[in-house]
Amino acid sequence: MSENSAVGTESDFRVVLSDAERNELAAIARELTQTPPALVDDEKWLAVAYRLAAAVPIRVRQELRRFQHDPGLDGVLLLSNLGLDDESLPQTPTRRGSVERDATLPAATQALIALCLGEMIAYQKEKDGALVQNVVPVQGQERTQSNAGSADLEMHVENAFHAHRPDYVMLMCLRSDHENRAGLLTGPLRRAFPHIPVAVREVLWQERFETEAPPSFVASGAKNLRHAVFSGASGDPNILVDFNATRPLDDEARDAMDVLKEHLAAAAQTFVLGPGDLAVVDNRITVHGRSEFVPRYDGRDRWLHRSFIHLDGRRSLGSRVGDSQVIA
Ligand SMILES: O=C(O)CCC(=O)C(=O)O
Ligand SMILES: [Fe+2]
Repeated sequence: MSENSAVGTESDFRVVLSDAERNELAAIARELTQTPPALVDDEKWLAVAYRLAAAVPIRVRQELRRFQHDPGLDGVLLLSNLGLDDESLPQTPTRRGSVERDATLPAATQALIALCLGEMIAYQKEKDGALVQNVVPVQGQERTQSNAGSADLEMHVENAFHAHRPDYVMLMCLRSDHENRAGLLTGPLRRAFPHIPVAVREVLWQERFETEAPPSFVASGAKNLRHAVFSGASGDPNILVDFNATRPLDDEARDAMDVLKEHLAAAAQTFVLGPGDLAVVDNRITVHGRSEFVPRYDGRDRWLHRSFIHLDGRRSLGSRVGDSQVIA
């Protein structure tokens, strides 16, 4: 994994598994791949996954626990050497909306880490409610502001319009792009905040913004939410913005959003994820995006697994489909 950091040199968000830890994790993940019915979204399989998550190498669990308690200035945790760089990986999917239902080794690994952090959740209207989704470039979608695109993807809070947006977004790399240039960008508000003028902050605390739901969610009756960009603690707020989907409702709000964007960009970090690298982004304080790359659609394109996590399963219970992890 390569990284260039505009601000600071701290690297306490980086956790590299030893080879022994990698093997220990792979052994549990392999057990999960053989657990019937070997389907990620199946409740019986998930019940075993919860149990096995407690056997994830202790240092990994300690780091995840530390991150839960304090996401640091960067709001990102990077795990490396998860051991997915094996030659048996199938071709990169090419379909739009592709998901991973089968309990493959990478999907099982992702689930184990996710369940150490909290509850895996998904949205019925997005990628069919799958708990492990594929982030892959799709032919014809190159310029779209979606994860099927390959142009620069604007920084965003994941599902910013949604009342039950994720607390964490997990992105794990199975395969990098051919030129190794697609970067996961993170924009940490905790680093940008001190540089934002007080007058601008005041505007961002007010409900002068609206965030559009994507078309698929609109069909389900989701309304645009009028909201403030900042909420919570005055010195360390949460952020709610999507630089593609959030609309300022007046000129002052527009200027404030521009200033915020500049400061997030100045604090931004770029992570070119390689196979076996996994990024956890704290979706409450750090926005994320992606830099451009050139897909070839030859079965060897960039391939990430994505999952969403809630810290508290009960908060969304009234909005979920039956007893499932899927939010309606
Ligand atoms: O492709 C990436 O690195 C990130 C894409 C993204 O924002 C997402 O899948 O939520
Ligand atoms: Fe995203």
